[in-house]
Amino acid sequence: MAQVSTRHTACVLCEAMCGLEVTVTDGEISGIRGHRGDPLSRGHICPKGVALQDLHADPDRLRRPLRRRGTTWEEIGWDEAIPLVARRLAAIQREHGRDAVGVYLGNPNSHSLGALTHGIQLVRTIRSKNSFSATSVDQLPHHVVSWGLYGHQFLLPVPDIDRTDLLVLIGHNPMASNGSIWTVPDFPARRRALRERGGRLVVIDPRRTETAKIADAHHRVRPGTDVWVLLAIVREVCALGPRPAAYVDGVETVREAVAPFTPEVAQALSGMPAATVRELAAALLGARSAAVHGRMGVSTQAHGVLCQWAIQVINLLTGHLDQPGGLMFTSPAIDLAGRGLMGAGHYGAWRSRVRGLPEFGGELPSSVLAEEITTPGPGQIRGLVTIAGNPVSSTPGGRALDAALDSLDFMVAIDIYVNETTRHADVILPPTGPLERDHYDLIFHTLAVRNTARFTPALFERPADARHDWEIARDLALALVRARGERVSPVDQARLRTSPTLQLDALLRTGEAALDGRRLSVKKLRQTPGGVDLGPLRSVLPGRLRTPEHRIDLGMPLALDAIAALARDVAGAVEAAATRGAGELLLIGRRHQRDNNSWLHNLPRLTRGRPRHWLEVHPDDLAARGIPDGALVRVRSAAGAVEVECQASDDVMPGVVCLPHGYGQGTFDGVRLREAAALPGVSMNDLTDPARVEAVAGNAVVNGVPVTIERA
Ligand SMILES: Nc1nc2c(c(=O)[nH]1)N[C@H]1C(S)=C(S)[C@@H](COP(=O)(O)OP(=O)(O)OC[C@H]3O[C@@H](n4cnc5c(=O)[nH]c(N)nc54)[C@H](O)[C@@H]3O)O[C@H]1N2
Ligand SMILES: Nc1nc2c(c(=O)[nH]1)N[C@H]1C(S)=C(S)[C@@H](COP(=O)(O)OP(=O)(O)OC[C@H]3O[C@@H](n4cnc5c(=O)[nH]c(N)nc54)[C@H](O)[C@@H]3O)O[C@H]1N2
Ligand code: SF4
Ligand SMILES: [Mo]
Repeated sequence: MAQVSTRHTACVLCEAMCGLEVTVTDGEISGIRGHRGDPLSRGHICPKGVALQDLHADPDRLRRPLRRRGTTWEEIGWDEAIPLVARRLAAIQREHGRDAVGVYLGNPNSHSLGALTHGIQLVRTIRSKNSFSATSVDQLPHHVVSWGLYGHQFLLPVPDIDRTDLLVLIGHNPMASNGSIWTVPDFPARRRALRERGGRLVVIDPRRTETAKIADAHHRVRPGTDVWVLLAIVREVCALGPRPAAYVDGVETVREAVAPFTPEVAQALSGMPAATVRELAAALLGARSAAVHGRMGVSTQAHGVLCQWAIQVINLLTGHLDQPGGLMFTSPAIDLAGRGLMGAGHYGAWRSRVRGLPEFGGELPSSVLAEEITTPGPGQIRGLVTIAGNPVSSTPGGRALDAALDSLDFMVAIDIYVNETTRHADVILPPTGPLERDHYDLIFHTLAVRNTARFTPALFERPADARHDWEIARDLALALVRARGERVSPVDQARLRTSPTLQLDALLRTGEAALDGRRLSVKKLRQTPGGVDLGPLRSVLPGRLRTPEHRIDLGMPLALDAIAALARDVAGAVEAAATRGAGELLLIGRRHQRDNNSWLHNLPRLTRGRPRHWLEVHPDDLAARGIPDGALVRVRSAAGAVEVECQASDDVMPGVVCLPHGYGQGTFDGVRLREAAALPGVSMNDLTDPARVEAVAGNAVVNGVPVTIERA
């Protein structure tokens, strides 16, 4: 008789954090489906959740430490690996200073409890000003604006989709991405419910995305020009009669600052009709409830911070922020901002050595990583620690970084795969996989459309010689301090030696959330595998603000300076737009439901079916160049060139071409990285340019990259 059991876990592959129901037959996964009893995800699952089965069994997933020998690897024991890494890092720091060891944190850190409780502690122990993460290729502008307006970088309001009447999504494609800086599992069903109650969805995007296709209205803008549209909406709202809450200051300052940004200017720069800009402003003011949200498309472009600032200001001035159906803050069981578990943020406390770009919240923009490795002088990065990241594939100018990594004295990667980046490591330390560890989502519960709390214990016992990420971080941090000849403080000792689950329990027991009149605990959450429902989002302002007087000042200096810089030459910008060459092409990115940044492209369940790596080009742009549909084209930018098949599509607006990022794996420079076959394609970040960064915070510009194409 086969032993069959049903167990519950959570998917950690994207921000939707779906609850899963896993059938295990004789110790092996025999089925994965969405967990209907999960009060947040309500049974939703996507193909990636199902493919966790492949990830769990993937023979390419690393399970023991590796040491590199030329282009091959040998397995070594943990007791050899950890002291070796600590010794090498300590030697570099002793000889060249703390900052000579750089750190890069990748996206999956935000999806692991242990990475947050212990990985961050390891980074603090390394104590280098050369800290980088995927944040600066992603949501950095959101943090800068939340810090500037609300006093904390993690006070990030999300659309209350379940109650709104009007939802405006800008540069955001949740039908493919399942939502971002907005945990909204089962977006399709929530969108249907919105329609059924008579609400509207409006999308602003240069591409007719999967989300635009199901919207009530889709407005196209030229990539990188949203700022003109958004400032014009702010201007119109100011003219029509803003309705800010009593705790909002600086309305007059904003009104004056945005005066030059008329809807006509917006039309000239973006292509979005002036009448549409006016209608949208009026609709937002007139709606009973409305939420405006912008994501990758408006964050990773030339004016990311200003775009995100304008989006918050629109929500504030139309009176919808913190109101049911508007843009709302969550009341999570563990309040990262309120309890000081994450820093509030700081800007420009130091600058990058070579280019002088500002740090934010302790991190420098990833676009400077390669130059900080290759430029000689005091403070040059000579050793690197990467944790769950693949910056060669994921950050601008990947090829240059790839070459730079070769010149390091020492590199260690905490990662579960040999990838384009970790292949340069001297040592790779692989933690357990997502189904082998306890989990509670510290980050994404704070961004979810409903307040819930869910703890999922490890689904499988880990193999005897496997280590959790937190154990690797603990051991490495302790060994590093010792190798530097220092002593570990009692507080750090205690923190490092307490497991994530115990730390979680303490946080829940001292938190504000309660069930049946009693505080939450891990024990209590264990009894409810889908998680406990703490109800719909609640109005929390001004109490939750972390600003000095619990007030919001719209006139955030960084934003006002950036507006003033734009305002200086509005006429010049309009003229440049009118005279721009007809042949100019701007490259943007796209996500596919079955992709996950640069990894999982070797899993059988995600690689079946038609390829999806091509360059999307408008038929008129192909015809103008005499390029047939499907031909191999050479795409060139200031940073590099790739050759990839094109596909004619009028989903992209004329003048815009579109590539997915995170492709080009499998074989890299003739070296086969993984046993399993990977999807074809090229890396979009061979084209993006580390020299072009966002104006205020140095965020990467991966959308709106000027390119040319020709037949290869
Ligand atoms: N052109 C372009 N570039 C982009 C984007 C874009 O839209 N366009 N998007 C950007 C965005 S939003 C992001 S978040 C970044 C992502 O950038 P990165 O985080 O640098 O890259 P990922 O592809 O997410 O790689 C994650 C790595 O973590 C490893 N990993 C997975 N799970 C674990 C784990 O539990 N523990 C450990 N230690 N390792 C693990 C995987 O093997 C993988 O190698 O890419 C950015 N780059
Ligand atoms: N299937 C899948 N899901 C994922 C991921 C994945 O790789 N695959 N990655 C996860 C991660 S780490 C993140 S951060 C999220 C990201 O989630 P999203 O932000 O939804 O991701 P994108 O698909 O990059 O959406 C960006 C949109 O901006 C548009 N755009 C590009 N340039 C501009 C512009 O100048 N203006 C405007 N208005 N729009 C523009 C693009 O056409 C695209 O539709 O997705 C997460 N979920
Ligand atoms: S949408 Fe898919 S990848 Fe994202 S959490 Fe849910 S199942 Fe996982
Ligand atoms: Mo991301």
